[in-house]
Amino acid sequence: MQRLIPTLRKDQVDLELLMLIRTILAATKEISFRVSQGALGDVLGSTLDENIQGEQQKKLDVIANQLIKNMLLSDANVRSIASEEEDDVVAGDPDGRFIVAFDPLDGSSNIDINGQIGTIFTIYPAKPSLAANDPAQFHQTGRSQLAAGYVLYGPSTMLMLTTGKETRCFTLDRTHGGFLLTNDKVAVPEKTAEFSINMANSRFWFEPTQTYINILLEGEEGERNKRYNMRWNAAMVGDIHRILVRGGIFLYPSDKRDPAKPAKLRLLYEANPMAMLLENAGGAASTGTENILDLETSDLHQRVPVIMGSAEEVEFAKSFYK
Ligand code: AFP
Repeated sequence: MQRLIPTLRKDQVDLELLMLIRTILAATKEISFRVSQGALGDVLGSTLDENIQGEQQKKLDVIANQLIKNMLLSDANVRSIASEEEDDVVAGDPDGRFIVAFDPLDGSSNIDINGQIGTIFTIYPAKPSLAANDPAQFHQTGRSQLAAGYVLYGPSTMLMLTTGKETRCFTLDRTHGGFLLTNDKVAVPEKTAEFSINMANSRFWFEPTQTYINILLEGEEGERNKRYNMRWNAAMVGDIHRILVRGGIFLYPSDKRDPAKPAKLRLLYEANPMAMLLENAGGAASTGTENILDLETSDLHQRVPVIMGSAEEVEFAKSFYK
């Protein structure tokens, strides 16, 4: 089986970018080990601190963030770092060619129940004229991403990665500690009969979401003439992985719960990397009215409504958000 580095070399990925991807993955291998230790490794439970999102930090959020941040700061090609667990930009090497944003531990609410969790990352070119601690480094659209991926810590540890061409899937081989290529060209089925949304929020949804989801629930008696099933992992990395493997549609729409914060998911280190992986696998990613990848980030932790997955289903869903 082909290993990660020869695969990226065959794709003629820039050598320094390739080395940076390897740096990030070295940290995720350590996280994968710590996750597998569970209570034996004292990684379960929460700290007393809150992050900038107002969420109580889990021990593993802090451990994963520190591991990745330390690895990135040791790489002279990294100019700036943004993380879900860091309030502001972390300055790296002032001459670094790249900037990195990441969600160190997506699905934190699943940690203590041994559920699916993951690390989501994205790499952009640095803006040469800007300082390493300038948040405007990250004011770019998702189309500028040089590479995007996630590592899913589940029964096996899997990497989904794109460097601008195909989306590829790798599996961590624990015998020699390397990621091996297990799917050379991931292709999202165009159509689906499986949707993913937190139904508990349904009474707070705006009319377009209400209407669309009701049509799916009507199944074969409704406009779509087919019965839909539902899945919800409470970890975007798990839901998007399922969709990349067998199709589906994932929604986290805006809702009325908190007018100051109508959307939940973060554009920079959740929506953008997932949108790039999906689009390069033949899927689609929208806010309902705009392509996620066309949005320019204006704040490190800005939130966006998300509708992504099988292209034909996303097109149908968008027809309600006009
Ligand atoms: P955490 O990482 O804070 O658990 O949040 C996970 C997440 O950002 C995303 O991965 C899930 O899709 C979504 O939030 C789950 O939200 P609900 O708690 O509303 O189910």
